[in-house]
Amino acid sequence: VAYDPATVTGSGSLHARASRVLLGNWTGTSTVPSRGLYPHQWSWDSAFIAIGLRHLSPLRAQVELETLLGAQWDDGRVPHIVFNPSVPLDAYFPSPDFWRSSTAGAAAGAPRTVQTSGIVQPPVHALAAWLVHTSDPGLSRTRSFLPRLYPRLAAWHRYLLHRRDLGGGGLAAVVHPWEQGMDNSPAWDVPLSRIVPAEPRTFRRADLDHGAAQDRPTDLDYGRYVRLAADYRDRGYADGESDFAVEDPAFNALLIASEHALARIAREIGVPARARAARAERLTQALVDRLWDPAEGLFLCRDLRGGEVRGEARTGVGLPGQRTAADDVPAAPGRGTARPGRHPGSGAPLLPGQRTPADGAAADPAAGPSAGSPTASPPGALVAERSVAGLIPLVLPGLPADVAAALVRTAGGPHFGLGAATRLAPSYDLTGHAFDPHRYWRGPAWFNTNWLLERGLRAHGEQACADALRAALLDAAGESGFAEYVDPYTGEGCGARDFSWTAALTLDLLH
Ligand code: 9YW
Repeated sequence: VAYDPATVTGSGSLHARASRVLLGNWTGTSTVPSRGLYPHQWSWDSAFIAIGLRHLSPLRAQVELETLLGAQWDDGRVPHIVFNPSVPLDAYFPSPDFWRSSTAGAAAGAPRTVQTSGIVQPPVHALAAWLVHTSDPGLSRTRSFLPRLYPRLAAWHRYLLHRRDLGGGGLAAVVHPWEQGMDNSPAWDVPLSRIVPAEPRTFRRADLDHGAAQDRPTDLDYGRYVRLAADYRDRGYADGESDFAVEDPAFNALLIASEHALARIAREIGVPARARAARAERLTQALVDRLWDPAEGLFLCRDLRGGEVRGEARTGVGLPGQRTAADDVPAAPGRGTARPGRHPGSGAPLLPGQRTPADGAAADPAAGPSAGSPTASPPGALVAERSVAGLIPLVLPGLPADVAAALVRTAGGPHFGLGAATRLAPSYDLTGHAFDPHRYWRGPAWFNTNWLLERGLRAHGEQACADALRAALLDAAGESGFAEYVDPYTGEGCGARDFSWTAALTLDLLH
């Protein structure tokens, strides 16, 4: 579909305007997400930025990823922030003196010369590296871009697949909401409710200097983020003990997409690739077995520390909470249930229409055999919230066809409204109890998630939907001045403007 630049506001073509944003946010070795709000290098931002920047300067796109991976820890983790030493400490919180990576992270092999955070973000990097390579293979080969990056990317995936397999089913768990990238998603409300917040007077929220308080996470959320991060730091960033441990569908789908990209990279540089491709397929199966809710037609988060019945039984789909086999709830469209250490079906009888992920896999021949023992149920409980994270696995071409078809239906249905009620897919259920069209990851539409959905729709043959989403993304980016996020109904911009991944993914869609 041809895009008509005359339909966007501002001076110059959309391409020129997006390019100006990226040039303006370039620091010499990497790109800041936003000059005011986020003045350092962020991990998954850099991956999305590189995907757009490759159309302007393949060299800069390579350097962007090289800078990030240059700050990798010896244990393989790629930190979620690489701090710019020339930025004042009070410009962003939590600052380097909070994370203390080079001392607190010494046992985990944090770099000595560069300061970083100690948590991670979604692994979009191998996918980005592959796409950057394809934009100028000659330059890439001359600079040995892929041979230099491959060992680092492989170590990164190894870290996630081993140290972060906290649920024992092959998927990677996040130990902080910031790791998944959708900071205040309602999917975290229940897992976070167990965390005692840090005292408000022990930290200062620099984010409120730049963003409207009603658009940002609450102080209570922030207190919990700070507590979780401080506890992790005080354990020397050792994995396994966290009070917060969640298997998230978007994080794992991006890991799988990157594992496929790593197989392509391996083939390009002449190292064995077969095991990688096979692993990506096994992980896809684990994703379906552990996180797919067939009755919802959506992937859900698995709260590995959840599953106990807490407080009174919760009613109705879309209410906050977790549903367990012991919950006595009125019949409602089904919700996966789970209970630690036992097969869900062995608890109180399930209500009609309720299915567990294990039931879904067994009843659905397309889903294939479960990765684990047929009677073992995964630990924890699925979180009863519909987040856009649950649609992101659509990026995987290897998804079972019936799962992909259900995701397409859910994207266009009442909860996400794509192609109907909304201009762009919201970050959270339009009908959900916590929906707020302006509050960060509790409703607004984001450009990276919609860019992923656009690719996913194309990968599954939904060309018309993908074309419409592409046009809507370009319109919203241009009209909002490359906003950080927008109202999903009106496209009204919120948060920062001249936001790097919005500009970068605009460029990518224009090419
Ligand atoms: C924060 C930089 C980051 C993104 C995250 C987003 C936000 C940081 O900004 O987190 O201070 O809240 O949630 O996904 O990487 O753009």
